[in-house]
Amino acid sequence: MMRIALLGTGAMGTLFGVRLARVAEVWMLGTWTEALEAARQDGLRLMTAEGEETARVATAADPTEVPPCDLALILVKTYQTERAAQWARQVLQPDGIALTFQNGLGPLETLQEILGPSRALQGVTTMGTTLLAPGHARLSGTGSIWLGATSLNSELLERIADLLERAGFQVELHRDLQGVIWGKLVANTAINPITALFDVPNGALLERSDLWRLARGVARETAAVARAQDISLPFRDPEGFVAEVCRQTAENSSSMRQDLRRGRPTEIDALNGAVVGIGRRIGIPTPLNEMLWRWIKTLEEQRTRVLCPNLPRMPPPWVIAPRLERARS
Ligand code: KPL
Repeated sequence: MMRIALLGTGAMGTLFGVRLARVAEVWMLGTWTEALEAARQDGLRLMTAEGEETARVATAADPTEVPPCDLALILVKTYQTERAAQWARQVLQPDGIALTFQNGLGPLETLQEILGPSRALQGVTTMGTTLLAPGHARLSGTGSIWLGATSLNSELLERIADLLERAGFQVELHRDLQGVIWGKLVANTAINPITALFDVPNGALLERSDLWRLARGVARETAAVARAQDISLPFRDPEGFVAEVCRQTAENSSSMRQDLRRGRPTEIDALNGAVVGIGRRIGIPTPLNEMLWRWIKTLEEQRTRVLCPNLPRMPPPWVIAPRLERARS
């Protein structure tokens, strides 16, 4: 049986933990002690439309406690990627693979730097999950997993796709890694900051014409930055795709809304901030992305300063964008 390390104890960690425990030996590794304790005491719990599923997984707060794993799923926030990658290197077998499902630009490059280019893979998912309590999440809506294949890793990805399908996920393999990453970015840049600022669930963007006009404008801007770099998106119509994700996750609170409410740093720098940084460099205007980036930054700084004063800060997007490009070239 495959042994999998889950790096991340939040809503996505809980979703993947419960599903993968059906087909693999799962170790949840993280620093959030309440979540590890809840998993140890009651198991991980996932609420879905069909009812609640509970799964027993092994837990560890220190990578040295985890036996060698075949696969590490990276499910932490973007600003925690570096530590997660170091931990993945410690828990993986020498030929073990890390697969990130994180939002935004940057995590894959960090994993590739730390583990080597052939041992880091990228997936994205449009499934919406909400954390209800430590170790307890709700899957709010449907959605699938896209895995981005290159000619070097397609066989490996097929095996991972098979594992995820057996665990109950809907999986699609796409032959274009950057297209997969930017496809998800179109949805995240349009949905996450607006739902966080207006404190609404994802479905509200379809119900309120003022919010939808803004979301549609952001989706078009992000798609324009992708196309200007010759990245072919996995859909024709960016707004149609964003509308579809909002429909499928209508009841869900976006991860940025959940972060802001809990006074945690958001992923805005790796989402709208990264689009602004790249747009500036290649001469594509991104005024809506920039406005949302600045608003969220201001709110985030006010809230995290009060609630979580010691959390790390990311450099601004125009510092991150050139770094990303250097890593990619
Ligand atoms: O990825 C998401 C997020 O909230 O970060 C979506 C797909 C928008 C679901 O809420």
